[in-house]
Amino acid sequence: MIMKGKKGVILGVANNKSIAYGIAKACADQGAQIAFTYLNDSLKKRVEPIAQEFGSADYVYPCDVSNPDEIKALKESIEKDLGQIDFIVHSIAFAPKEGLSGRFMDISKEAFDIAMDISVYSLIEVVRELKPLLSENSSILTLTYYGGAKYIPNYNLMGVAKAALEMTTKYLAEDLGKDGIRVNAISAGPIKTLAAAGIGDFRFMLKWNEAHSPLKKNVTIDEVGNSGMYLLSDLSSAVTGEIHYVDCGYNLMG
Ligand code: 0WD
Repeated sequence: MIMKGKKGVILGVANNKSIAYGIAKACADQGAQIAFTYLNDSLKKRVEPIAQEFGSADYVYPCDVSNPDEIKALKESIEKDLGQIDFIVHSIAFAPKEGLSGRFMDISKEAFDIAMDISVYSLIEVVRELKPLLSENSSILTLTYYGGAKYIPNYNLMGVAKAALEMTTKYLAEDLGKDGIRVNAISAGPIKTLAAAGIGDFRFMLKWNEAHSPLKKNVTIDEVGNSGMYLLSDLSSAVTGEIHYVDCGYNLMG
């Protein structure tokens, strides 16, 4: 029961295929109390039963991170219902479809701004708003992908967003270290989720990674969940500002 006595909020569960679901499961299995957020009413119906599964039926809140008022309201609700928390998981990304295939130079400023706002700035804003609730020894985790470090076909705009997210993780780690708060990212290998469905030729990416990773397989959300739990727990108390690859070793081949 590594997470016993720890409370936290997980943003980015869309369904039970989401990476955030794998992280929630690993943390709940180890005794954590988790609050969940949902993007909109159609996802609310999916997230509520998931929260129930983890004993969190009373801790489910709306939060579209592109709306600052919803982030502020989330803080108020968590403060009222849970009080102090020990971890935050940011498992959110979005880019308009035009940014995930075709020619990179054709990306519009509008699409660029949306991707950076939802996939990058939201981490800073969520952390700033929830900071008063964070205990000393808290841990923050976000999700990135290798396409933020190296060229990956079709990842295009999201690659630029992930590069920015990785540096945001490091600058936040430095900024919050003095408060005893750690900030890390997991760079997960490709996994078939709702978000992944938007990326051009994703099935090829899965096959390619399976064939070329040292472990000759694709990673699962349970495996990312276990690594996430480690980064959120006191087991990783000296780890911050890290981009931790959970990708069956694929990144060493590139
Ligand atoms: O191969 C993959 N699936 C990988 C995903 C490999 C490496 C990293 N990642 C990252 C993603 O880029 C993302 O940051 O992991 C994170 C989670 O993605 P996921 O689990 O693959 O995808 P999904 O289950 O779709 O969850 C992402 C969710 C959204 O789902 P949809 O499909 O509805 O976009 O992010 C949420 C939403 O629930 N989301 C938002 N939440 C609040 N406010 C917003 C928003 N504005 N936009 C999207």
